[in-house]
Amino acid sequence: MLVCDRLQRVFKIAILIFVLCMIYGIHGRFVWWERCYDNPPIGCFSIRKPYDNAPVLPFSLERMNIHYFHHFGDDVVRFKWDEAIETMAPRFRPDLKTCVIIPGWNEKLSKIWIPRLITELKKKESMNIILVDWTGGAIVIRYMQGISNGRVVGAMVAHFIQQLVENLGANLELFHVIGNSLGCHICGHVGARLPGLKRITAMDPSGRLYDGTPPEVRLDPTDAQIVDVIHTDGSKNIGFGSKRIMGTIDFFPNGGQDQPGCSTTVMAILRDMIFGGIGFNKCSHTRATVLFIDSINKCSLTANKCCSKEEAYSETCDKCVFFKDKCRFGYDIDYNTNGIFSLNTNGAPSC
Ligand SMILES: [Ca+2]
Repeated sequence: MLVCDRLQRVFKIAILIFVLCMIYGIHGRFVWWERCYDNPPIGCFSIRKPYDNAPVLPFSLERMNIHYFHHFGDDVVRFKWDEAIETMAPRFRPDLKTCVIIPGWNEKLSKIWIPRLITELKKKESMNIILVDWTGGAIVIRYMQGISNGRVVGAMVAHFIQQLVENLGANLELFHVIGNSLGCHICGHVGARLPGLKRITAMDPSGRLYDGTPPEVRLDPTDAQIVDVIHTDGSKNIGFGSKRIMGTIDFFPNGGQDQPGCSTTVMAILRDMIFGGIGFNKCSHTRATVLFIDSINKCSLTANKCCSKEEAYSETCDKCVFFKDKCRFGYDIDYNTNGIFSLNTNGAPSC
């Protein structure tokens, strides 16, 4: 009897799984472990290994509603992903540098660092600036959903840039993709699909659910010719960033963990939780944006090369006897440098 009952139960579960697979897989759109996108043909996104760090399916493109802003001088235009080439054709300058900005999880486009970065880039030189609006996929309660959506956003941005190359004469050597927090890993997905991409700047890449994952899941040094990473909130317990080496150049300002002027007391965290909502205690995490933006036109900061990441964490790189190399920090880094670097800065502003 017992064996019969068990067999019956197994049979019922098998039927249930079959019915679920039929429901989700009937149009070949997606099954429970992956979602596929045909238009544009960016492929399928599985939540099985190694992508089981965020085991939720990404949203549809309709729901994410990806748009782009193109800034050039005083001209700014917003367009949907499927209007990219017709909108960009009369405006895009393929002979100039193009900076692509990718915000992170739960970041609205009004977040203070975004307009500041655009303003400073415009001041620096004449260039195309493209801001990726993925708020339909980014403003979600579940961090895992943001990670999953971010992979699709990376593929979409890569597709967009590829269209610019094929139709408007863009050159990957002139592309600089800049991300913040989870947006840094989206930059990684962009670069992984665009061999030859010149540069990625990652402003405190997220560590949670990314630390310990293989390179295809996260930002890594092979995602662009130059991958410069600014670590400002790598503390293990309450940090939003990561201490992991992810770039060709990894900067650890002030040890890469707790930043000057950012309080880590329980009271400060509680205050930020009450007044800052889910963005609590992000002072050190957002410091990477302040440092990078300040480096564009205002601060000239120099970093010391470290022999190991442990030296960078403990800010003892000046004791390194073999490597006395120095490197400019931020926007104007030396493109021929690589390694681990440490620097000390003021609070905000950083100089
Ligand atoms: Ca990668």
